[in-house]
Parts: sequence; C-alpha cells; structure tokens
Amino acid sequence: MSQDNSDPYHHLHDEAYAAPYAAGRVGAAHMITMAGRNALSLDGEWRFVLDLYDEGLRQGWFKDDAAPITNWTTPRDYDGGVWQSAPVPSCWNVLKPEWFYFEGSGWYAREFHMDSLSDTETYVLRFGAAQYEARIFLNNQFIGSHRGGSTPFFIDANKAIRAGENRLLVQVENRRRSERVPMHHTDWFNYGGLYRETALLALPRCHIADFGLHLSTEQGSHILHADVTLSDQSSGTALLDIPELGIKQEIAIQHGQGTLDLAATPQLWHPDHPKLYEVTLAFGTDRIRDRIGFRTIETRGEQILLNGKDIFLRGICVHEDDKQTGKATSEADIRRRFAHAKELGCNYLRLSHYPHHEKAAKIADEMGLLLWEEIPVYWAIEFDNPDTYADAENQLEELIRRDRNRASVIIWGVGNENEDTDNRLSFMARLADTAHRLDPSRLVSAACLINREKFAIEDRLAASLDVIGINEYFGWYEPSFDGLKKLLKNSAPGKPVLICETGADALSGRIGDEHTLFSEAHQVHVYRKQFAILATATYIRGITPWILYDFRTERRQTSIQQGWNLKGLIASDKTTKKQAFDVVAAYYASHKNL
Ligand code: GCB
Repeated sequence: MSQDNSDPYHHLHDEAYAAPYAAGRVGAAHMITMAGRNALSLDGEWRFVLDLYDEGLRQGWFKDDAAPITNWTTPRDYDGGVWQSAPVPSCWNVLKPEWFYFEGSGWYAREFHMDSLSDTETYVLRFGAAQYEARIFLNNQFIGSHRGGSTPFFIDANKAIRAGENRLLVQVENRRRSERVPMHHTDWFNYGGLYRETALLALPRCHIADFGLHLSTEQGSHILHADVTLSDQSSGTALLDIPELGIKQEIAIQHGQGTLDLAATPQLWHPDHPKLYEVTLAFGTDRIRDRIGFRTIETRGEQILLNGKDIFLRGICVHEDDKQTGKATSEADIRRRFAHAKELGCNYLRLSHYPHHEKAAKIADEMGLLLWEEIPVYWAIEFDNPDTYADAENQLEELIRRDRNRASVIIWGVGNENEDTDNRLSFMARLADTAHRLDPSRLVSAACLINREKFAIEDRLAASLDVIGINEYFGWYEPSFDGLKKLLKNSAPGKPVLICETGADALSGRIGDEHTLFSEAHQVHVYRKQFAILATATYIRGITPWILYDFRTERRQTSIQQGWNLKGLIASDKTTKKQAFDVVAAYYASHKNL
C-alpha cells in the first residue's frame, strides 16, 4: 500500500505492500457459533477480476471511489466497473477455460443495502471459506484478513458499515507457498476463490460466541457437559433447554464463561440409529439452536469403543472435488457422496485432506456416518517455521470450534504422510496436544508413514496419538505385497491402527488382467490382496481405501491419468462404478458385526 501520496511511483517499488494487512488478521478467537442463526446471505453474482500482479493491494484499489473515468484527474488501474462477474460461492478455475490454472489474487466486489443500523446490534461478516488468504474491505476501509483455505472466519464490520448502500471488496489469494498449510506441493488441485457461503450477521451486542455440549461416562453413568463463552465479559444466567430429555437448566455465567455438568440418559447416537436432540441455549436476547447427538468414543488397548462397544470402522476417503464446480460443493453433492459410502457398506469416512464444508458433518450426524476430519498438515510443510505452526494450529482450532457439537466426528487428524523428523515430531505432537486440550471428548490421530528402517508400524508421534493412522500402497507404488505381510508381522503398536489409505489407479473401463497397471482388474487384485492380508492383524480397527471418486490433480500427467488421480472406486462423473467398488462392498459386508 503506498503510504506516500505525493509520489505516484512509490507503489512500484514497495515489496512490503501486503504487510499492513497482517495486522487485522482474524482466527479462531473471533469465531461465533452459528447454530440456527439467521444471516443476510451475500451469495449470488459479484463483480470479479483477476489480479496477477497484486496491483489491488499495491495500489490500494479499495481506497478509490466509484467516480466514472470521465471525472478522473489522474489515471488509475482500477475502476471497479468493467469487471467480469462471478458467482459466490464458486472456484474461479472452473468459470472460464483461461482461468483454469490461475494462482494469484482475485477481487470480488458487491454492494449491499442496510435500511438502518441498530444500536443494540453488532455486525459481523462471515465467510464459509476462502482459498487461501483473504483481505476484506468495506466502504473503502480495510476491516480484516484471514489465512487458511478451508475454515470459516468472521470479520467485525462495525467500524465501516453504514445505513444505506455499502460496498464490499474482497481480495482472495491462492498462491502455493512453502510456508503455507498445505505448502506448494500436494496431490490435489489448487482451486481459488470465495468457494463457500458468505453472509452478514446482525447479533445482539453481547451474544453467545461459543457453545459445546458432549457426553461422557463417569463411573458407569452418563454425564452431559455444557460450556458457554460469551462475546464479552458479561455475567448472568444462560438457559439450556433439551425438551425431549426434560432438561431445562440454568448455567451461571461469570465474566463471559460458564459450564454445567448434569446426569442424563439420552438415547445414544450410533450410525445404526443416529438420534439427534433439539437443543436451545439462550442468554439475554440471544438464542441459538442445534440438533445434537450424544455418544462416547474412546480406545481400550487396541480397540476403538463407540458407546463402550468395540467398533470396526468400515470407511472410505473422500476429497471435496468436482469436475464442474471444483472445491465448491452443495448439499446434493455431499448427500450423493454419503449415499455412495452407505451403498459401499461404510459406517465411517475420512474427509481428507482439509476441513470439508460444514454441512458434511451435519449431514453425517443425520445419516449416521462417523467421520475423521483433518487439517492440511500435508507432506513437507515448514515444520521449523513458527508462523507455519501458528497457521496450522489456528486451522485446527477453527475446525474444532466449528464442528465440536457434531456426534459424527470422532477423530481429529493432525497431519498426513510427514517424514519422522525432530521438527515434525515437536510440531505435530503440539498439534495433537492442542486437539486434546480443546476437545477431550474425541480421539486424535494422524496418517503416518511406515517406519521403513524397521519395517514396522512405529512412529515417534504415536505417543501423542490415540489411534495410529497408516497410509500404505503395497501392490501399487511397490508391486509386491510381501512388505505388507512383513510390516504386520513386525508391528506391535499397542494402540488401534487405522489403514487411512491404500489403493491403486484404474481408468474406468480399461481392460487388462491383474498385472495390467491402470486396469480395473489390477485395482480389484490390489484390494483383494490387501484385504486378505490386513484381516490377519487384529489391531487394525478400520480401513479407508483411497478414494471414493477420481479427482483432479496436476501431478498426474501420464496419457492415462491426464491430470486426474484415478484411484476412485467411482469415476469422476460420480456415477460410473469401477469393479473394485463391489470388492470393497463385499469385504465390508463380511465385516458388518466386527
Ligand atoms: C497418498 C496421499 C494422497 C495421495 C495418494 C496417492 O499417500 O496421502 O493425498 O493422493 O497417496 O494417490 O498417491
């Protein structure tokens, strides 16, 4: 941003142009629980322009008025009028062929009207997600920024909002960078944009900022734990109401915080009977409502216990990716994904490799599917960079705060396939501790690599995890399955193990035999062998094959893959099943009661 208004060339030489916007960065501490809240949707067509050189930030486009070019006395590079249009939510990559590979800044602009402003309300803009960093400008003022591409964020609009017409400008920037989470190297497509819903909230000045409700078992009895955090230091009484359980309880709030423990005997939430209860919480004039399920999840030795009973997780990995819409999803898309998982016989999904749309966990609550949710601490991120850690931890906290009342979510994943170095160990152990501290009611895991020196399931991070996740591709990246047998024989993990990924590429319809790479027969062969060998290890308490649908990734450029990872059990049309689908379904049918 040019600070020297008298020098029209200053911005050409100012490479610290983005620095002023770091000051207004929001994160988990600014989140507001959304449960049942009304909001003014800002979705729809926005004006939009791509800004490859970051001129918008360099020149401070947001400061400009909307005067037509004919009234200008000095030239500008922005007039806000000749832009294209783009729908919010969407990913810019899929809107025009020439925008497909764009990595840089995109500017979104729109107006919204406020009939009047109320003295008793506070105004907050909410963004479902923006990939990767976003800076928000309202009525020519910078009002906040956020980094992390898959979690929601909240920007205080009070200092700039006004009665009448308001002009909102959002810069979204999606460059792949080594210090980000994820860093520049992944195996999925780097979509960009405001790709989840955007809204304006008008809330009572003192409102419920955070609310948690979960079940635990203490000495054989069930206890409900409620915690409430207000947006300020007010004291008073909140009212918790769960009519179907006959619960109407006051929660004393001191300096903005309150907790309550109470004995209860709810019908327990389970994939086979996903019972949800209507819950409301009121404080002053603020009132939120949610549908919450109650269940317990814990480990005992090498078992995972759901409501005290051993469970085998029959799972599948899923990305948030679509041929037409990219990373932007919809309720119908999520329901189709989950219906396919059910058809496969799943009771569980791994939502890889970043927080998926918040509707996913709500729909899983309803449909009865258990979930692993994770943050994109993927491959070789900068484990020695404290700022990268701060970013990762914030994403973790934002995810936990968003979804901690979802019964479906049983595991927080803190990373994927990271080399077992000292820096990685301290970085990820800290994340695991954070997850445990923020949410003692769930399990923490990570998708680890196998220890290739000892050829065993052994990772120093395991001490910080409740469940050890393992990605292995015997039969695909390494042709022989002998390594898998050896691995299982050499391992005594002492904790439950989940096979978080295994699989093989197959081009839908490609004919061949079990030795023909990329054929459906080969994919079938890999799954048959994998299942036969994995069944011999009793500590393996679940599997999530990689992956439900073929997905876009620029790493894969053979004449067969052409920019797609073909490990889906279903092709990228999300309709055509490959033969391996039935193999996984048959395996899960035989594991129904394990
Ligand atoms: C992995 C990664 C996943 C890749 C997959 C593959 O281990 O975790 O993101 O897409 O392998 O297909 O190689």
